[in-house]
Amino acid sequence: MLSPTKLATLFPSKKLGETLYVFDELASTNTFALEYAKRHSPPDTVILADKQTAGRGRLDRSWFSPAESNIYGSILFCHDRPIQLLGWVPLMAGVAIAQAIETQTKIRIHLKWPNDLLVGERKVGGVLCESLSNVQKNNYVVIGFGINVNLSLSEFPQDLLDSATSLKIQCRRSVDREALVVRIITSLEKGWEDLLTNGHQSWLLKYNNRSATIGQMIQAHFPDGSRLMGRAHSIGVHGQLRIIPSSSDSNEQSARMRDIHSGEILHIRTTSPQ
Ligand code: BT5
Repeated sequence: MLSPTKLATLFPSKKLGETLYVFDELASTNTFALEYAKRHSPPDTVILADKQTAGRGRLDRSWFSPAESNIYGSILFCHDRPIQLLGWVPLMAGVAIAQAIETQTKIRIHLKWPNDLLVGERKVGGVLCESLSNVQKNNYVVIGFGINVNLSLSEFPQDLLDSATSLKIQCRRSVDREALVVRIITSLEKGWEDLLTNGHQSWLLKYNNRSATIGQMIQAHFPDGSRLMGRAHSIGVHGQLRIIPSSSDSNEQSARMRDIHSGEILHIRTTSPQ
């Protein structure tokens, strides 16, 4: 179980540390956060659960969320103005969480666009950002994060065995969940304030430095079922992924750049895995 007492002693940030809810079990911390915002219009709030029974990924996918080993959390940031930078929140969140994990574990974390947290090519965590506007004149951003911390290989379901990992598997030792979640929350709080105050430029640099996607051949999957192959070129001013489509002629550069604002991409391996 996550220890609320230990969490309280570890919190350097009074602001978020004071509005922290810790549950043994929730369906989904993001769903709870959205409902809580609608009902109570609260200030910035953190919701953590030891286990989720209906953890959500993007595009209606599910998030494997067993008890006693991982981190499942959502931060509700309240803001009172329309935010032009909304497209940058998922990228900032990926970078801020990666920094927190790296500081604690010394494991290098890369980001698959927009914000899958990878160790090598395996997924160690995911981020789900959602927003709500006009709740008693407030707007909310919810940043939900799920991190595989102390799961052993034998505890993963069959369908994740080839693609997922945990920090314990990578470090070959258990990782202190409470200390890590406090680092993550503190890093996200700083990141959010910095993004609102100073804009996205420094986050673009930090994001590029840990992108596993830029420069890769990828396949993008669109909601209407269509697909696009191409090379991931860069991140645009709104946080979108810019792709040079592979054209039928041999000169890739002649194809027009395409922008993806949301959706799924696959990295196409051009070298064998290590
Ligand atoms: C994500 O979605 O990666 C975002 C996951 C966010 C989960 C957190 S937990 C706290 C908060 N409350 C919630 O309800 N959600 C957030 P997506 O990119 O759609 O990835 C989902 C896919 O990742 C699934 O279809 C699986 O293939 C894979 N997956 C599911 N659970 C996993 C796990 N524990 N570790 C690694 N991969 C997983």
